[in-house]
Amino acid sequence: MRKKRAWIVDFLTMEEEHTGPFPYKLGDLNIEKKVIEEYAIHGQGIDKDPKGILSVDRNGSVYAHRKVDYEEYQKLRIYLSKKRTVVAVDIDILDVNDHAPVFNRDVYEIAVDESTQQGKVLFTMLATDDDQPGTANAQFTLRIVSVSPSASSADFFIQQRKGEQTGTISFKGSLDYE
Ligand SMILES: [Ca+2]
Ligand SMILES: [Ca+2]
Ligand SMILES: [Ca+2]
Repeated sequence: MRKKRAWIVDFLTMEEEHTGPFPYKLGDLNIEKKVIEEYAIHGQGIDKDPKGILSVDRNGSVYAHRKVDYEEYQKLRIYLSKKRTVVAVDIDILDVNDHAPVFNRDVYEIAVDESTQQGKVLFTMLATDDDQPGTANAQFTLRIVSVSPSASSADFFIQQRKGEQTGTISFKGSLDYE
């Protein structure tokens, strides 16, 4: 049997990691009362994973019963069906900043000649943040916190283009092996 495509007739939003108190109301469906009363309501967040997050009452009010994780589910799609008629409602999950950026390595160990010219890129570091890509929640600024031993002849700096995950380390001055 050909799988019928359901019309998306409405959508609501839900913030991830919401701490309640539960249940709380997400909103009202803007759907004919007759449909809400006569159609079976099922789908993600109800009887499909992640189960038990949502409920819809007979007035078309949608409630949240548990928190949801944006990094796992960006959208929950619920269906209202009666015989062969199916309509869908999307619950768009809104990201919050619940992940800190992490470097791809704990220690970067590199060797450079003391004759290395200033301004040369010594290495590139990478960090990633699991929140929604392209938003402020996933952006971070790399900076040098300290240099040890405190260099007398070389001044290290990091360059990172806005919104990028990588930073390059270089120095001004000169390196001295001794
Ligand atoms: Ca999360
Ligand atoms: Ca983040
Ligand atoms: Ca997040």
